[in-house]
Amino acid sequence: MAGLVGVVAGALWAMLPAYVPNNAAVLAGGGAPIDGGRTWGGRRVLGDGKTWRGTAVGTVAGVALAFALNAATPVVADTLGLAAGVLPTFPPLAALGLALGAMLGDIGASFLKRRTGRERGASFPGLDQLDFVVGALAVSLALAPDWTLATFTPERLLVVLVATPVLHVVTNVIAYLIGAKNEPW
Ligand code: CTP
Ligand code: K
Ligand code: MG
Repeated sequence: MAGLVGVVAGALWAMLPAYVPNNAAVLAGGGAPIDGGRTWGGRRVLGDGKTWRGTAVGTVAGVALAFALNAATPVVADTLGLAAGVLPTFPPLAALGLALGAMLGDIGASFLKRRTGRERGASFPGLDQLDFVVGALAVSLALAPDWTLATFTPERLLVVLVATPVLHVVTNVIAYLIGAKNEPW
């Protein structure tokens, strides 16, 4: 089972640039909504919860984190006693794909929420916890296909799909408790 720690560490490390954008957007949110207030079928296309500023700040935060992780990799791997290569490094296009993709996945989820009659802030269990994972992996695959396929091995993918919903719930409950978020999801 010695490899398990490495698989989990590598999987979570690889997803960190996709985990941070949505939280950064919560802190940076406000300003003009992406849909410009437009409606479709009597409901907002996306709603006031998806703004240009939140999306831009979230994306930049995710990319910046990826570059910071690249710089920190040797020290962290050494400290945790992990072999070289256990923690992936992020080429620029992979960093952009994960960060922007996470934001786009979340935006896509809001689009689906509005189409299914859910108001801003309503929960959509399942979608809420995995929208940004699907978005991040899809855009990363589009922008950096070789890196994405080599990095997200079946083992790491399994860890991501199991651990992400748990991390997402914990993070959002904390954000709610400290008053950064209006709802605990
Ligand atoms: N946010 C933003 N831009 C984004 C994503 C989030 O500005 N692209 C900010 C908004 O202030 C938003 C907050 O982060 O209200 C919380 O994000 P989220 O829970 O995704 O949005 P909701 O307001 O719940 O709206 P929705 O129902 O559309 O998810
Ligand atoms: K959301
Ligand atoms: Mg919400």
